[in-house]
Amino acid sequence: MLELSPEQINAFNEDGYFVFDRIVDDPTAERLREAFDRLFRGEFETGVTPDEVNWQEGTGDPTLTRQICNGWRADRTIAGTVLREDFGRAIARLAGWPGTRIMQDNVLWKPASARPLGFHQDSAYLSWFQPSLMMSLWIALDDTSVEGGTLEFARGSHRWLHGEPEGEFHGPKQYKKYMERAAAAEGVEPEVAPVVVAKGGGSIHHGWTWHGSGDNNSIHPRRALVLHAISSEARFVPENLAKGNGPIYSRFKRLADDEMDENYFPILWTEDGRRTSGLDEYLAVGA
Ligand SMILES: O=C(O)CCC(=O)C(=O)O
Repeated sequence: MLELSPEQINAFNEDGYFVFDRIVDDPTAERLREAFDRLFRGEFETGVTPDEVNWQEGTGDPTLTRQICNGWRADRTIAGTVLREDFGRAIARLAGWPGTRIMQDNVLWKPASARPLGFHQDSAYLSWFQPSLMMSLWIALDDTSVEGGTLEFARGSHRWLHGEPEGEFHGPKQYKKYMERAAAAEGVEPEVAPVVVAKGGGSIHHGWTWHGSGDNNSIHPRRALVLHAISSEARFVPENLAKGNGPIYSRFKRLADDEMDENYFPILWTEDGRRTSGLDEYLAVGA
C-alpha cells in the first residue's frame, strides 16, 4: 500500500516532485517487463489496441524511446498497476482532489544508446479538460543512473510560469532547451535533479514541473511505467479539444455533455469510497 509521509508531502510542495525508494516489488516489476515485451511486439492481451502506439518491433526507430500510451486497455498486467486504488488515494491527497482518475498511462522503454526525451511541462498539453492539472507517478523497471538517461526534474519549477507546448518530445538535439529558456524567463539558474533509484523505485511529479531525460549512454535498457492521473471531477473543455494532445483523447468525449466517460478515464479512488464500476472485475480476469 502506498502511504505518503509528511516529509514526502513537504518535499512535493517545495520541489514539485519527490522520489520513492520502492513503489512496486520485484515480482511485479518482472511481470511488467514481460508485459512491455508483449506490447512492443504488438501482442495486445485483451484484443484492444492502446490509444497511442509510437513504437513496434521491426518498424520502430532503434534510436528512439519506445512508447505506448494506455497500455492498460491492451494488457491487464499494466492495468493491475496503473489502476491501483492506493495510487489514486495518495495522488488525491497530494493534489487536494476529492478523487483521482487515470488520464493516460505511459509505457516507456529507452534502449541503450537511445536519444533524449525533451524537457516539458505535462499540464501545458492539457487545456482540453479542466482542471488541467496532471499528477504523474513514474515507476522505474530497471535500476536507473544519470549515464542511463534517467528522468530528471528542474527543482521547484512547478512554481514557474505556465508555458505552451514547445519542441520535440522524442529525440531532440538539445533536450533541456525549453526548460532553460523558461528558467531564464524566471531569472533563475535551474537545479536539475536526476531520479536515481533501484528497479521498483520511482517518483511523483506535479503537472507543471519541468522534466525530461538525456541519452542512454549505458549498455542497459531504461524502462518505466507512468500513471498520469487527473481529478475525478475533470471535464472536457469543448473549445480546446484540438489543443495539446486533445485530438487523440477528445474522441472519448460524449456527444451530449462534457463529462469524461469513466469507461475511458476510470476513477481509481474517491473520498466517498467510489471506484468505476467494472474496474475490479476487469482486473480480476486472468489474475
Ligand atoms: O521517463 C522519461 O524520460 C519521461 C517521463 C515523462 O515525461 C513523464 O513521466 O511525464
